[in-house]
Order: sequence, then C-alpha cells, then structure tokens
Amino acid sequence: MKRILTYGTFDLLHYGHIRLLKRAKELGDYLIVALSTDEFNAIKGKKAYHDYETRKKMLEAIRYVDLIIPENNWEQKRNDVIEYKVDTVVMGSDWENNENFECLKDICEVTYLPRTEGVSTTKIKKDLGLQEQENNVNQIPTPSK
Ligand code: C2G
Repeated sequence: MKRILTYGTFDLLHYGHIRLLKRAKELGDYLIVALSTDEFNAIKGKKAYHDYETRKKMLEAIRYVDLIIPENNWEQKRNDVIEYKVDTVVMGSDWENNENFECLKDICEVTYLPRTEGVSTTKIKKDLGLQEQENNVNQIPTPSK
C-alpha cells in the first residue's frame, strides 16, 4: 500500500484544494492530510476563517482523504514521514524547492503538483469583500429626481 502525505490549512475549501487532494490520492492508495492547527496558522501568519475542527470535518467528507492528523509546527514533517510510513509527500507547486520539503528527499519521495490557477482562499475573501462593497453601494438610495 502506497502512503501519501500532504500538508495544508484547507480553509474555505475550494476546487484548488479538491484537485490537489484528488491528484495526491491518485499517486497512491492511502492519503494522510496533516491539517494546520489554528495555533500553527498563527505561526504561519495565516488567520483561517474556519477553526481546526470545522476544517477537519470538511476534509473528512472528501472521499480522497483517509486520515487527518494535526500539523502543529514546521519541524514535525520528518517524524510524520517515519511514523506514518509515508512513501510520498505531495504539495502544490507553490512549495516547489521549499527546504521544509526538500529536506525529506532522503527518506521519501517529494512530489509537487501544478497549483490550480484562478482560485485561492485569499482571492475568495477578497472577491467576497468587493462584492459586499458593491452591494452596499447598490443599497445607497438614489436621490429622488
Ligand atoms: N493549492 C493548489 N491550488 C490552489 C490553492 C492551493 O494546488 N489554487 C494547494 C497548495 O499548494 C497546498 C494545498 O493546496 O499544497 C493546501 O493549500 P493551503 O491550505 O493554502 O496550504 P498552505 O497554507 O500552503 O499550508 O507545512 C506546509 C503548510 O501547512 C502548507
């Protein structure tokens, strides 16, 4: 059984995340997702909309995901690979050549998959924010003639 491991925040789950998980699972038989905790997101400088438990429940509903473990820090990856007998670590191409993953190449394969263009949690938040502003503008009563 080929065991795959990937890491991420997976906030405001979107088709970029789903495509990553689908392709990662296609590389093996068992997919483990190390999900960033809220505390680790703070270290990463990220503020997720959904808390860890909610993000975990959403990932559990995805057919490609077999196990979810917490990602508490940058340093745990080597132990994760050993403890979960991981064959391949998979990440999106925005992580290509990142030392946090390159350093694992002596104990497992590391594969970077092309990132899905046109969608990101940041873009969703920004676009929604803009739409809200537009809605507010639309709600301003037009001056009576
Ligand atoms: N991703 C993607 N296409 C997108 C958005 C994200 O392929 N349009 C991939 C990312 O490359 C990553 C995964 O989906 O592999 C999860 O993305 P994030 O939740 O943004 O993860 P990130 O904050 O990059 O956390 O230790 C590593 C970090 O925990 C990764």
